[in-house]
Amino acid sequence: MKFCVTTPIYYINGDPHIGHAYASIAADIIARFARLDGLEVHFSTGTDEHGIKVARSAESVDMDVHEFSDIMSKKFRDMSDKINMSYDDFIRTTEKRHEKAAQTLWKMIEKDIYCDTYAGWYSARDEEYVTESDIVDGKTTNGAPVEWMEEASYFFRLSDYQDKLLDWYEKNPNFILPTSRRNEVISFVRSGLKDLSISRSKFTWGIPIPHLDGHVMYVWIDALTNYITSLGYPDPEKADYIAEMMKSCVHVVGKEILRFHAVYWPAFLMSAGLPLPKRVYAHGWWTSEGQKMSKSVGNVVDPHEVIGEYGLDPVRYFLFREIKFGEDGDFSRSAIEKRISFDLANDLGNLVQRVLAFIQKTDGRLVVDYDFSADERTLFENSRSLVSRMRPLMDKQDLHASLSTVWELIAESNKFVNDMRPWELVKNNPKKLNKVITALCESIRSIGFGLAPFMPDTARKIFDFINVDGKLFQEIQSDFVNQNFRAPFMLFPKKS
Ligand code: ME8
Repeated sequence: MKFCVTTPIYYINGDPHIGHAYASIAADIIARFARLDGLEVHFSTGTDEHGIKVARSAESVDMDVHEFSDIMSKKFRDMSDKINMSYDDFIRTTEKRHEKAAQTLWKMIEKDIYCDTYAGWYSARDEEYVTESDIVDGKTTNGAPVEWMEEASYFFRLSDYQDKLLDWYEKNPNFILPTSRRNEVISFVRSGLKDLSISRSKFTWGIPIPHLDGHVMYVWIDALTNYITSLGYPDPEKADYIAEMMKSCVHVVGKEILRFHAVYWPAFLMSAGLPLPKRVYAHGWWTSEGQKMSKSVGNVVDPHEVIGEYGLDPVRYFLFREIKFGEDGDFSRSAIEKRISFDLANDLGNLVQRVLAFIQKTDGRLVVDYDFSADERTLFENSRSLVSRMRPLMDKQDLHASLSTVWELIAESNKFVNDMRPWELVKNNPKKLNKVITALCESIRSIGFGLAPFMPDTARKIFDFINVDGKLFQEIQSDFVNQNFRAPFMLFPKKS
C-alpha cells in the first residue's frame, strides 16, 4: 500500500527556526510510522524560492537572487538532515522539473482562467491578497504590512468551486483535521469565494506562464504544485503512481496556511482533473519563552543550538509530548529540562537500564519462559498490542496521544518491576524470574518500536541492546529466544 506525506516548502527569506523543524519532524514521525507498518512511503519537503518576499530579501543583502536561493535553500536542507528527517525528496521550486510541472498544471486549469486587472491590497510577508475588511491600522489580522497593487493579472474562477468544495468537505469529514480547523474553513468557503489572482505582471521572480509574455505565476500556485512535482508530475508513465500517492497523501501545514491547502489547492486539483489529497492537517504555532519568536526580541529558537544543547531525540520528544498536535505551545528551557529529567531519564532511561543491567548481573543471558501467569500475561499482551493501539491515533495524526500511549506502557512496566521485585526472585524463585524478565523484554521491545518514529536514535540503541532488527512493527509479534545481551549504557546521561 502507498502512503504520501509532505511538509510545507519553506520560504528562504530567513534562517530556519524551531517552527520549521517542528513541521518537518511531525511529517517525519508520520512517515516513519508508515514505513514501520510496511507501507511504501513518499515523503517530500523543500524550499519555496519565488515571490516578492524572497526577491526583496536577496536585494536587501545585495545578492543575485539565484545565488541567494542556493545559499538559503542549503540551510533548510542542512536543518532537515540535522533533525534526522527521513525525506525521500527535497524539492526546490527553482528546479526545472518543477517549472515543467507548474506550467503543465497551468495548462490543465486554463479553462478556468481569464484576464483582468487586479487592484487591491497585498501582503508581501504572507504572499497573500488581502481584502479591505481584513485590514486594521494598515496591517493584516496577522500584523503584516500591506501595499497597494494594481496590474494586469490572470484570475482563476475560484468562485465556481464553492459548492464543489463544500460537497467535498461534507463527503470527506476528515479531509481537514483537527476538526475545529475544518469548521473554520467551511465557514470561510460558505461566506463566499472570490476569484483568485494567479499571475503577476510587474514582477519577474517566478515561473513564466506559457504563451503569456510578461506574466509569472503567483507564488502560491507555484508552491502548491510542488507536491505533485515531487511525485513525478507530469510524466504520463507516473500517472497511476501519482494518483495513488495523492489519494493517500497527508499535507502537514501550519494553521496560517491552511486556507491555501484546503481551499485553493483542492480547487486547482479539481479543475485539473487530478485526485485530491487524503488530508490537510493544520498544526499550531510555537512561541519562545512566552513570546512570539522574533529577531528583534532575540528569542528565535535555532534548531542547531537546542539540539546541540539537549540532544536531538530529547528535542523531538519534547515537541510532540509537551502539547497536543494541532494546538499552540511555548518552547521554554525549563519545560524541556523537566521533560528530559522526568520522562526520559527517570521513566524511560531507568526502565531500560534497570532491566538490562539486571540481566547482565545474571550472566548477561536472557532465558525465555512464555509460560506466563496472570501477572506477566497482562504486561505481555499490552506490549504486543501497543502498535495496534497507536495506529488509530496515528491515522488521525494524533501524535501526542500516540506518544502518551507509549509512556503508559513505560509506566506500567516500571510498576511491574517494582511489584515483581526481580532482585528477590533471583534468590528465591528463578523460574518466576525468567517469566518476569521475558515479559519485560517484550515490553522494552514494544516501547522501542513505539518510540522509533519519534526518537529514532534512541529506539536504535534499545534495539541494539536486545538484538532486535527494528525495521518493521511485525517483528513485535515474534517470540524472543534464549540469547546473550550486551551491557547497556545510559540512554540519557544526567548532565553534570
Ligand atoms: O508559508 N511555530 O512558508 P514559511 C510552528 N512557503 N510552526 C511554524 C512556526 C512557528 N512559530 N513558524 C513557521 C510558507 N512554522 C510557504 C508554504 S507550502 C506549499 C508553502 C512552520 O517559511 C509552519 O508549518 O512561512 C508553517 O506553515 C511553515 O513553517 C511555513 O513556513
